[in-house]
Amino acid sequence: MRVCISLLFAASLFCLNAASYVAQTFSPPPLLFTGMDGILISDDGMEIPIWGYGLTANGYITVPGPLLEYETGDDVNLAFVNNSPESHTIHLHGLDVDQANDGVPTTSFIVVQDEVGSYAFTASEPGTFLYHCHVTTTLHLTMGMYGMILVRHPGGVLFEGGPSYYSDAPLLFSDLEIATNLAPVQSFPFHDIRPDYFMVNGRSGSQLETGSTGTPGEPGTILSCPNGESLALRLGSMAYTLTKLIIPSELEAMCYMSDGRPVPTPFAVEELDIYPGERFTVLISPDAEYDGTIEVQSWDMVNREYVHSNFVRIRDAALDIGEPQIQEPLSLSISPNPSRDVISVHSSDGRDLADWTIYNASGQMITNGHCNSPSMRIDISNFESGSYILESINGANLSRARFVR
Ligand SMILES: [Cu+2]
Repeated sequence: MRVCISLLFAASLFCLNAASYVAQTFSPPPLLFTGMDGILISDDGMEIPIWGYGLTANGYITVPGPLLEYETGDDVNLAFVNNSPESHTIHLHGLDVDQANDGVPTTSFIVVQDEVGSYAFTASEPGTFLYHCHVTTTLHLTMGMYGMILVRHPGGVLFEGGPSYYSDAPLLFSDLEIATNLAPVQSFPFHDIRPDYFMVNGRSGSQLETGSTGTPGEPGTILSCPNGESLALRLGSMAYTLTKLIIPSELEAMCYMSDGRPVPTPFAVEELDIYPGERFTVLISPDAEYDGTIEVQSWDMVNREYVHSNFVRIRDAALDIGEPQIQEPLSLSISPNPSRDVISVHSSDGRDLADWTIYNASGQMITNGHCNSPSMRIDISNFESGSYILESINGANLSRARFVR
């Protein structure tokens, strides 16, 4: 299962020494990296230490980790580079994988510092799944080592014979106890952790509309859908609390799948309890001019008390005006823009572009690389038409620019 880390690095790093470079696109992601020195910026501006997964070799990690997307029947080889000081795994929560590839240390394998693991499985069932580290599980989970896996069925349906829908809206609920993240020392029983920070897709409070967690590519978590279409809410919990969704009746929510399988009889739902590790797939159909929120309540599991609410905004796509807001100053120039084939990227302040990533308008990573120069060229001829965000991270400096193909 393990191979020498340097071989995979050589094959995977998009290192740029010259100004010309042809980007590759790939899906599914061939490599996940891990890091233990990440920062999550809380809703009130606090820097919370996190561990997690990421897509770049420089240890840039996010909470939750990257969304892993597959199609029913895909043969997946998920490689995992551990360039952090502790051992980790990827447990494929809910997927039908064999024991050797399940990421539970005692029955599968563990990936120690500077080694590479590879998880082979077939995405045999469509649905909503999760992944997380299974080493010293309570501690590594609360530090942020988890993410969501979507297995889409071909043909735009949830599953064979299931309903069709317009697009996916992944919502991963999680929480953490700030004091633990500030001083991570040891594992503890599940019931000993008392979360005091609650997230949807790594965001809390006003961040759900504005972004600003330090996680790039997504301006916020506002779900929109054209009138007459359905959105598939991909719901999963990595929280230590009970998550209770309050869904407005106008959204006509119908639950079609639970824990990665179709339910025998789909049912209408206005209140949905999601316990840690559970997943549901729920279709909603907002009417014309609809503009409202789904309330995401967190309840303490020990004393069954309500503790916190976040709100996810849902609206008719016709109400969306213009492009999403970009928070950071634009210190990158891209030309020509729009372009059909090759773009030239230049950092206006003369800094090396360093680690760069291109996201599509939904915040999904399209490609990434590293550039030791303030300028580069990227071939975008195989990108789909649309709007993209190019982001470069050089040390503490993050800059972004939008371009259109
Ligand atoms: Cu871990």
